[in-house]
Amino acid sequence: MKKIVLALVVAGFASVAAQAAEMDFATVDADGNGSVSMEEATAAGWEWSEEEFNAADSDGDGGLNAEEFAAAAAQ
Ligand SMILES: [Ca+2]
Ligand SMILES: [Ca+2]
Repeated sequence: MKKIVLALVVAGFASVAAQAAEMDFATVDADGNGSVSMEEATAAGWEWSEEEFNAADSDGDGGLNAEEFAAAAAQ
């Protein structure tokens, strides 16, 4: 069971990176405040776990700026 969960987590990371690579920051930032919230990313079809989002939010302000977004996309 543990192995299955781990495989899903790994697959999830790979698919997040693939999705992010195809996303444009300005498009995902629906309200245009310069920060992508988990809700905005989810609305754009980007499936985050809370852990993935928090890991990408390196300054911990609860949103991804363009730099954090690009870093997440490059993973
Ligand atoms: Ca926003
Ligand atoms: Ca941030």
